[in-house]
Amino acid sequence: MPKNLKYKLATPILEKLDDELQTRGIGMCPGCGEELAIRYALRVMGKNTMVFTAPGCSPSALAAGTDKGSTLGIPSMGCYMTNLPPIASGVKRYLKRKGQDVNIICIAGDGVSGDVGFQPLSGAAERGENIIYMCLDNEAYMNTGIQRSGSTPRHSWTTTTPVGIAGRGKPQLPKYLPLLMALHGGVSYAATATPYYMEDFVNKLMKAKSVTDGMAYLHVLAACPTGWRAPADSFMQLSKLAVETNYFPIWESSYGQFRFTKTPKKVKPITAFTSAMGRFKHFTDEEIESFQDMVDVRYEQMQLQCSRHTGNEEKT
Ligand SMILES: Cc1ncc(C[n+]2csc(CCOP(=O)(O)OP(=O)(O)O)c2C)c(N)n1
Ligand code: SF4
Repeated sequence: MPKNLKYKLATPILEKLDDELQTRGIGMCPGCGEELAIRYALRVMGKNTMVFTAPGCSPSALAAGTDKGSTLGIPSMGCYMTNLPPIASGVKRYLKRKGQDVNIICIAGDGVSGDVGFQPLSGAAERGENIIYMCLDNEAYMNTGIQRSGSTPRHSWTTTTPVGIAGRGKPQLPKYLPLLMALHGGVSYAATATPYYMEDFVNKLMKAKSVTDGMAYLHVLAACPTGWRAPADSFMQLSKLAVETNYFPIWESSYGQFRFTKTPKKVKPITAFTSAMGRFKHFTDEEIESFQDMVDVRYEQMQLQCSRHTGNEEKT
């Protein structure tokens, strides 16, 4: 085997997975990051699970199906953008009262989680509703045509933040939703992840599943080749570069104790990430500098949170 090729045994991951729960073909774009995240999340949750979702790309893999029914082998329900956590919480409470211990997982995009449906999510988090909530962050409202969301990064092109004479992409700084969620008192476990670091992602799903006394919130960077204007086979590479440039820090918080679970050995400049996508191709040197500044500030915020618990993260 060539020296520069590293491989890892898949056993530590596979032994934690239940059977494949997707039953038919799904309606997502080729190379979609959401699809892989959903597939593995459900295999960790297992058959004793109910899925709740809201409008966006994820229902294409969950509730809507491509023929006459659901694509799933477990119960699922499509909610509105504005009532996903309350519905899921109500079902969890009802089942608990009946003595049934069922995993309840909500799966939705950043537009639902951080913008349109943020108030009910924040309310459920503050009350400590015992549900698992997984936000698939593709950094825009993709399903309706790549509109900007609160999570879209500064200067990024979207169809509502065009690049031309009048505009230079999104002018505002983004909302950092995973930290906002982790700081809710009723969130017992919060974590960020990408499917590139699958073992880390699977371990975090296991921890989320084991929470019995509050909300478990997972924030997954779901690379979107279509909306990010990148080749269909690039999502793994983009997920890796997002971590290697500190664009998407990988951490977890257990009852308010933060720690990084992955940190790059050598941090790459942000251009390694931005130059791989059409949504940033208009960047001037000044815009790159301003983008790098946004990344540095966010990383420093997380360093501050994690500073009491450093030393046991894995170098990537
Ligand atoms: C209250 C409300 N506003 C707008 C819509 C239209 N709508 C359907 S899907 C969607 C985009 C959802 O974006 P996001 O949550 O980021 O998920 P993604 O499509 O990116 O996976 C919108 C705006 C809606 N269904 N309900
Ligand atoms: S638009 Fe993006 S997130 Fe939606 S299905 Fe296509 S690749 Fe996936």
